[in-house]
Amino acid sequence: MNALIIGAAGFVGKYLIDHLRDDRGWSVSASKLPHEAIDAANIRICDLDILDKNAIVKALREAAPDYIFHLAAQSSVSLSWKEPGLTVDVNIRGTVNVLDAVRELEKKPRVLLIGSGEEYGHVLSKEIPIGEENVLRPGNIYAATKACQGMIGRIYANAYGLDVIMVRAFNHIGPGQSPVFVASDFCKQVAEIEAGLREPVIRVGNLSARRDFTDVRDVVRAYGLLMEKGRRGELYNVGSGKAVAIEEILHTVLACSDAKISVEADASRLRPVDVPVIEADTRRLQTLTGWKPEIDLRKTIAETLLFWRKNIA
Ligand code: A2R
Repeated sequence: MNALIIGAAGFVGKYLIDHLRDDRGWSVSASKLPHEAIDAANIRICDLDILDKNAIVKALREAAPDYIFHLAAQSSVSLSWKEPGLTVDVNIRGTVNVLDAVRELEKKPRVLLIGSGEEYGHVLSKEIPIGEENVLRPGNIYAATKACQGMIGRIYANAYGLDVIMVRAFNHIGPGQSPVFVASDFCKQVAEIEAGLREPVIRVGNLSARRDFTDVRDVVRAYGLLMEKGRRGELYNVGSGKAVAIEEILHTVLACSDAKISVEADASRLRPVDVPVIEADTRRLQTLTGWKPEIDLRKTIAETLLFWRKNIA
């Protein structure tokens, strides 16, 4: 199989490249923005800005993929408050550009659009675990653009017969993730404390919020399976199906270190809109593909901490 990963220089892209090339033996093309770098052997790499539709058409003709994994996004919630226009452009117009470029091809590849558990927004306790047909109440600009992306994907599947499938991925974590995300942030702080670069105090936001965390390597395995087995125009939650309190993440990180660290609340780490529990109903994905998360939270945290120890050193 020929796979093209659009937006492959980000956190998920690296793991998806490894999975498709090494575990599945597929031939992989990967696109990145000109200022980005991808460190991977035995794949084809090209520059692509998804705001340029003609460039996408050209890239698709060259790569001739069977499958397109569309990861490119403005994926930061906090940046989406500061740059709503950019977020709308990249996440909505960019996706429309990708789908329109696919429409121009004679041999049309299957497209996987990556949405987010954030789309569900303010979830009521009676709605947990959250199924795919749950009402969407996005609480930030990023989430709203991803909800719109999913709606447009479904419309293109129904109206134009494009082979589009959609996922809503819940929190994914692992080595290499940006420290704007909570687990990576805690690991980075601990690694800095161990290296003597900061006082032995870890600063935290809301610890009681419970979120559905999955190792990024399990997430990309789900993407591969959905590409093979997903139904056209259908949407799938990807998550562990088990919410864990941020406090448990914190204790797991602290348990991986011998350093004596105290915990301090930091108002700047509190998100403007917080939802107490987010937990995915993943039966649709599991029934169709048999997928289950395999990597234990402790292993993910230990490896993320190791990543930061190496990077800080
Ligand atoms: O914003 P940058 O410079 O980090 O670049 C991101 C890239 N990207 C674009 N690629 C092509 N054309 C654009 N106009 C454009 N704008 C941004 O997409 C980054 O390299 C990549 C997305 O990777 P991350 O931000 O690291 O997201 P991650 O964690 O890999 O998530 C993959 C997908 C995204 O659609 C998320 O919204 C979703 O999974 O959760």
